Amino acid sequence: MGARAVSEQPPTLPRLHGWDGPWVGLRVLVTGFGVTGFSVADTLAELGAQTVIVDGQETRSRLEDAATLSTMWGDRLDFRFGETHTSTLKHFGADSSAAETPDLIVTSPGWRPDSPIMRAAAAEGVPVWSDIQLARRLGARPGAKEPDWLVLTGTNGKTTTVKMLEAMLIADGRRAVACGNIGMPILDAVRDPEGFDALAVELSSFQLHYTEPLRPTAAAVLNIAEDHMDWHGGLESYLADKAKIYESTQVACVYNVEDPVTERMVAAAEVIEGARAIGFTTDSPDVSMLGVVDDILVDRAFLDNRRHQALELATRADFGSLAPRHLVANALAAAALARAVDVAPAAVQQAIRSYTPADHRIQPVAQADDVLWVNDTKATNPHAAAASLTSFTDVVWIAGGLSKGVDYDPLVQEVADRLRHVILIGTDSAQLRSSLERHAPQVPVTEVSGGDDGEVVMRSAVAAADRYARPGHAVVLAPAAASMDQFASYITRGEQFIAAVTALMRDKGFTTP
Ligand code: UMA
Repeated sequence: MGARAVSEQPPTLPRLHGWDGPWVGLRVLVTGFGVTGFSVADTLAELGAQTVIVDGQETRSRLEDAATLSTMWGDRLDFRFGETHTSTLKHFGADSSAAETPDLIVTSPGWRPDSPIMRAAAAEGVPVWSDIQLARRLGARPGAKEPDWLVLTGTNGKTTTVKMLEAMLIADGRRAVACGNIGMPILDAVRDPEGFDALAVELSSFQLHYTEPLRPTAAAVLNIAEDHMDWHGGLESYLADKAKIYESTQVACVYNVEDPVTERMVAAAEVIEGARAIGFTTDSPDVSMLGVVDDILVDRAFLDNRRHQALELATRADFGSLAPRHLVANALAAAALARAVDVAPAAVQQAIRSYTPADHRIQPVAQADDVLWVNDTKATNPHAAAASLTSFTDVVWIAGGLSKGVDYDPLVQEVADRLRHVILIGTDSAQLRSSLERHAPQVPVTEVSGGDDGEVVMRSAVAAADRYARPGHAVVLAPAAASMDQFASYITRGEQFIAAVTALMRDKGFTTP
């Protein structure tokens, strides 16, 4: 790798905008070579930057990916795998005994601020960007139209919402794609040769941490619950990172009326003049909100006569036979972002109609006698279980299994006031039971026997849940534990739940979707 002439000053960061910015020769350290790192390295090589990529792990797939990029870009890219390389910033210059720091770091989201390299960057004043920031700085390829950036974050429901948003935009005839934390790196979207009319961008708190204001067309925070505290070092910094999404928004800051923290974030944000605060609620909406009136999803935000009128977007029936509250909220958030760029109501409705929930993750299975049955077998730990349990206000919770030694106390404390009954499965759910005794003593617990025969266990659990569930309740299988003591896998556990619920519905004379 060539050395920079001493007289040559590093290009200033503010000038790093657009594809023709002063990228050539810029010394960039890319931290992480997973999904994000691959797209970042490929982009920087195309821009002509001098790029070193470090990753703590030297796996076969990383070596193969490095070989692929090296074939294309030659010595523009320098890969360094193994932990000796991830603790130092000094990877540049011809003299390895006096190696120098980079001009810029572009990091993958998984790198914690307290990792050695991020600490060193902070100490030495080396700027750290996410791939999202790099994408925003680059903008559309020369000649392509700049897409609308519709960005969202939140603790739960991001992926569902961003997929719905993508579907609404496409139904409206836009060229759009869901990208970011959902899995497609944003740089792949930005570099698409045809370009897009709109990007539906899912952002994690990690990505936001390393990102400056994004100037999105519209931005939303879906909800906030404690998450990733270890990474952020506390709730305050987690909230601060999430709140960054609203900064410099151009048209609409979308908040959750039922989660006042999100509204406070909007109130505190510096936005572009004219940008509006738009609420979404699963109740009747005020002016400048989207909400639900008599089973109809309505828009009282994006129409001229919003003081006196509401625009019909869709009905609960458009979700199919099941329209749980969290899903309606996600759809309203997606609709608010879509309406901010004038997506037609008919396109919103079409996208909701074509939405199918992913299997095994907060998957509605049946609704009968005003009881909703939900399969979240994928919740194999307390953190994942909290996401589904907090989506419902009155819950009959089917839980238990292999606990993997986790601490159930925080989860039980968080959800205690929502629990109406707990049905315990698992060959040994003593830890969960004792946590319930300590932190939710008022909640009745029924233990289901059945040994290691998962089918029998699940049938008994569903029968017990049916005995205790009352109208308005949700019966939620969210075990907060692994499945292998009684089932072949968490998938089998979910399938047997679905089978048992389906059989119960048949016996009661109901049909399931
Ligand atoms: N690495 C180190 N040292 C570290 C940390 C990581 O060497 O201290 C290396 C790892 O060996 C690995 C690479 O860095 O090779 C991984 O980077 P990464 O963990 O940031 O993961 P990526 O493969 O780049 O995927 C990331 C997101 N992952 C995380 O945020 C943890 C993906 O979200 C995202 O889809 C992808 O970028 C594209 O944007 C996943 C996720 O779990 C689905 N997200 C979390 C969530 O949704 O809760 C935030």
